[in-house]
Amino acid sequence: MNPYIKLVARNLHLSAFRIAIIASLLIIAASVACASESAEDEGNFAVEESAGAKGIVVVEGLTSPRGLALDQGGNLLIAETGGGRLLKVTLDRDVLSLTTDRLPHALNTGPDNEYRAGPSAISLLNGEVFFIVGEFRGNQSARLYRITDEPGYEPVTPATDAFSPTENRFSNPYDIVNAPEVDGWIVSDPGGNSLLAVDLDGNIHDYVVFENFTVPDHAAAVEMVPTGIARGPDGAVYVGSLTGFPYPRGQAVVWRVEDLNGDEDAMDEGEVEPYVTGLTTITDITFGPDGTLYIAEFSSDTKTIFEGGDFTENTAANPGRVLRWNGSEPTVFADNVVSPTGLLATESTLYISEEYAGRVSERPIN
Ligand SMILES: [Ca+2]
Ligand SMILES: [Ca+2]
Ligand SMILES: [Ca+2]
Repeated sequence: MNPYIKLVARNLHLSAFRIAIIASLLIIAASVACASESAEDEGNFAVEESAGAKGIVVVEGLTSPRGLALDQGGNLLIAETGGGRLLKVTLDRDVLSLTTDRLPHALNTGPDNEYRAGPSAISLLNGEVFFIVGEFRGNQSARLYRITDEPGYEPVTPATDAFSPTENRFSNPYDIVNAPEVDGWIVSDPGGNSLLAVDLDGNIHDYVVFENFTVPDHAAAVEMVPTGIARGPDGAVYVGSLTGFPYPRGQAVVWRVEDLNGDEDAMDEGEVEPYVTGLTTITDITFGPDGTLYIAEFSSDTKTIFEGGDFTENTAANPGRVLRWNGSEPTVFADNVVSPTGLLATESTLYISEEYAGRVSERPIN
């Protein structure tokens, strides 16, 4: 994730406008997400014994690493969103860029727009590397791209219009999952509070539009802000919510999304259900090969981080954590993780992008 919060805030009027249009299509009862405990108790999950252990650095010195993937050779791919690169970390730990030219990225996010953002997520499909660019100035480059042979890159989706009624509207795409059920991909769009279906020809249509929700002691509605997306072991799609200002503790949810009636959207009854509740500012989720769900919470105090100042300092002072979920209660798998925004689990290892620390770290899974 990123300081796209500011972009989200700027788009508030847009979301409200959009929801007016979409309201008849879908109302997600966000009230189900309201937990019964008091706010002070929220998120006090059991902490695993090794949670405090320091991660092992895989790569450091990057500019905002985020999305992670493994290629067919087992190399780790990293979307360096602030650096405008897709990086490959070989098994020998050499770090290469997949393209000679930088990918679209722009000085467009964070306090006073002082932080760059661009490539956010990577997905491999049929041997090809696809990537999402979001948060790009003027959103003309907020698109899905593929890496070409040269090696270079080319867009898959058209230049989009965030104000379009329902078709071809990427606002601030963030994460992606392969989705044969829509003949392409499903993409999370925090700027539009939506999930979007993208087919192999690059046509985009709304898949889910999340409703705002309310919390006690805060007059304005809170946006859902869907972020990390992943395919579950049961075949359904799962997506975490960051939630918007004031980033209320315990109100973030991992949603389970499934198109039950086969009409290529998940806007029909029962198609979006809360799966894990009581969470806070989720930035990414991933499933391990054994079906365990890992959840990244951005910070212990996201509001303070976004109030301004230096992101690197703020995120280090208010670290996040990674939880794991086996079906009953979340437990804290890794504590003191700095602005985690990308997760990837293998049988033995959990990789974590610590975005504003500029590093990707790993921790053994036991
Ligand atoms: Ca992700
Ligand atoms: Ca449906
Ligand atoms: Ca439908």
